Amino acid sequence: MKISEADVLLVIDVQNDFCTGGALAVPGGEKVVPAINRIAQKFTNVVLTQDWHPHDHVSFASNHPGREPFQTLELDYGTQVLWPAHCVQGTAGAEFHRNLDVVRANLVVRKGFRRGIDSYSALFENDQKTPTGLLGYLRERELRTVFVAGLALDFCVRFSAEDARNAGFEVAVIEDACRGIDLDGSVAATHQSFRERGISIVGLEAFL
Ligand code: VGL
Ligand code: ZN
Repeated sequence: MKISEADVLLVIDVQNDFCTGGALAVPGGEKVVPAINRIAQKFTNVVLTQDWHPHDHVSFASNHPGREPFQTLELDYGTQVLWPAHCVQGTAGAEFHRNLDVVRANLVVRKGFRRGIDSYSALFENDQKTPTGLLGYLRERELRTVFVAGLALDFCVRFSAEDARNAGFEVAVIEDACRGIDLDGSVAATHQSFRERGISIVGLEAFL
């Protein structure tokens, strides 16, 4: 595949807390790192996201006495999964994986920093209204195709891909450069959603 100036690689949440030993470890999370580093070499435009929560964040089960991780809670913006506390601002768990090639990035978007609202997507917070600013960046830079990789396939990768597609971008998810959490069939639901929305799935070999 020939990567152009209008293509961007969007690397979602490759942070210690989503890797083995982390607070919200995605099985095999760190395995995406070498793949992403190789692919990133081909792109001029690389954007990283960083999940970046205050310690009292609404998505943490520990902030809801009597609730356990992976239960859900109805909030004014919809159903919220309660997660183990993760990616707390300024902690080691919130840092990018040490082997991730961050030098390639020309933008880092932090998300989930408002206490009362979670943000899976790199474009809009979970109320589907509050912008992160990334959409404006993509438009102003005249980027057209968004390649998405990272963690977790069925949460932040999924919502980022969907929002980019809804905003009119061509979107391709590089599946071998993603890993999923898989909560109640969420990986299957992700594949279904990608099919319905015309989000394509591409393999790593297309870039090598
Ligand atoms: C994520 C759950 C909570 C993700 C972030 O990066 O997919 N999932 N916060
Ligand atoms: Zn989070």
